[in-house]
Amino acid sequence: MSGIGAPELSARNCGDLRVAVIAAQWHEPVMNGLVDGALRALRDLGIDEPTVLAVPGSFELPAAAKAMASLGYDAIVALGVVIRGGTPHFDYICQGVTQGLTQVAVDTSVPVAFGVLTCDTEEQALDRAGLPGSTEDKGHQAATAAVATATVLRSVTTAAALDR
Ligand code: RBF
Repeated sequence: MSGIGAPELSARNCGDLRVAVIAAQWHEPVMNGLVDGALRALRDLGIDEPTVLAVPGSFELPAAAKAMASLGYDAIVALGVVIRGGTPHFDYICQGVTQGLTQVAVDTSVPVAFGVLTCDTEEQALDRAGLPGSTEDKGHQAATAAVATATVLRSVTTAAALDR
């Protein structure tokens, strides 16, 4: 999938948001880039102390996201890397994590950013990991999207409450 067309997102007055970054541990060099990118984005937005937690693999991201949403976090950044192998396992993990994270966001109304790379090769993943030489920074994009969505949701719920 092409990353062309990504918007320049911004968010203001978001330093008080409680943000959780959940990171799978497979493919460590790529994950290091994704986590660093997410934390850099949050720092730039004034969110200096997000909660960062590690789960074993991408398949575990939805359960952890659900738990953090239930604890009252305002935005969740789910990060993982799944690389296609020679068996159908790739498809099952990708399907599980995608549907699981979507379900958490829809069920809880807490934005869950999808920062999971699903790639054919490790080279493709490294190119998207925000590392020196990468062309894209998907951890940064995911964190910015989570916070931007949380601020939009906060503004509409505040406006709805004032209308009452
Ligand atoms: N987890 C990942 O985050 N990325 C992977 O590329 C990945 N590949 C896997 C391949 C196989 C064959 C298996 C069995 C697991 C893999 N996992 C991967 C781990 C998975 O997300 C999960 O942690 C485990 O299946 C335990 O529930």
